[in-house]
Amino acid sequence: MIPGGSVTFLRNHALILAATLLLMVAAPLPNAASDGHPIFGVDYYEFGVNQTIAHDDSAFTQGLAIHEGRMYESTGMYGQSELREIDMETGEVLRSISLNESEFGEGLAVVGDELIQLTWKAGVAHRYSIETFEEVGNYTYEGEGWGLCSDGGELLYMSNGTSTLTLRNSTDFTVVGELNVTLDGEPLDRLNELECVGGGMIYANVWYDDSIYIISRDSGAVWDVIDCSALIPEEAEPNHVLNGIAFMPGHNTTLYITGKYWPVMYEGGMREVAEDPVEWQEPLDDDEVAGWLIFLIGLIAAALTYLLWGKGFDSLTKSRGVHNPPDGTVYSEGEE
Ligand SMILES: [Ca+2]
Repeated sequence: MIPGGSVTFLRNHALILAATLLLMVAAPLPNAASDGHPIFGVDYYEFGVNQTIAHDDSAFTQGLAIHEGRMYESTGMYGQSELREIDMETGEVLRSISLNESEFGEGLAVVGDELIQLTWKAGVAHRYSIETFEEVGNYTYEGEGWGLCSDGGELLYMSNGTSTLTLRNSTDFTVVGELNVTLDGEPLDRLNELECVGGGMIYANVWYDDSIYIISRDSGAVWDVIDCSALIPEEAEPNHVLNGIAFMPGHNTTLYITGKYWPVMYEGGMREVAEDPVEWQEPLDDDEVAGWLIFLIGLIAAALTYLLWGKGFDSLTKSRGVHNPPDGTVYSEGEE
């Protein structure tokens, strides 16, 4: 006869098994080290197009930014450089102002209610009222100005064609630091248009490159790469490269991208590299993931309860000639 203690033994093991399974399900996926850096190196993705939007093919795109549902673009080339507002659904130019002929428009960022536009080698960063496009002041800088993005707070990140980004105070444009950008430990040169994104990342174009590089603002290391080579328009000349990244604030998975003189702009996002093209779908947000996780844990807990304490446990012990509780078992005080 199996003593009553065996039931306790089985029950304890069932508890351990259940707890282990719950911990396995609830534990964060082990895809990042404790400092947040990926364990397995750089991951490569492709760009899934959600919608294709027209883009003025006379625009030598150098900067793209979205603020409060409106899109702004900076265009380059001497004599053609402009600051524009773009209709995000039709690609139509809603308003624009021209830069001085000696200025070549470059990176563009929103700071408060102003737009800041760089001018490549002219060393001037124009400050415009976002409402009126009137210039309300300017900053000056040393060296070349390529890309620019704002973290939405105190910092601006600025590229100059090298692998080093300059950090600037967003209220007075003074240099407050720099960030050396690396890909697999090597400097990533020719950084161009930038987009600061939630989660402490910067999305960057690289001149003469068909990919978007996702850079940690903490370390400067590239974590992920989005291959956009499939999106280059057939008619694009070699220097009409991918350039222009804008995110919908609050929707970090929604990305707008275009290129220099491209007739199209794409809205979509990064996706796993697929053998067969599939439509890009917006990933689940944190709340949805948490909801599914709670549902899954509940399902497993319910199944285990049924299996081990209910009919399943009963039949398990009965199959061994044991009733649950065993026949004749008398629970007395002190029995554990
Ligand atoms: Ca941008």
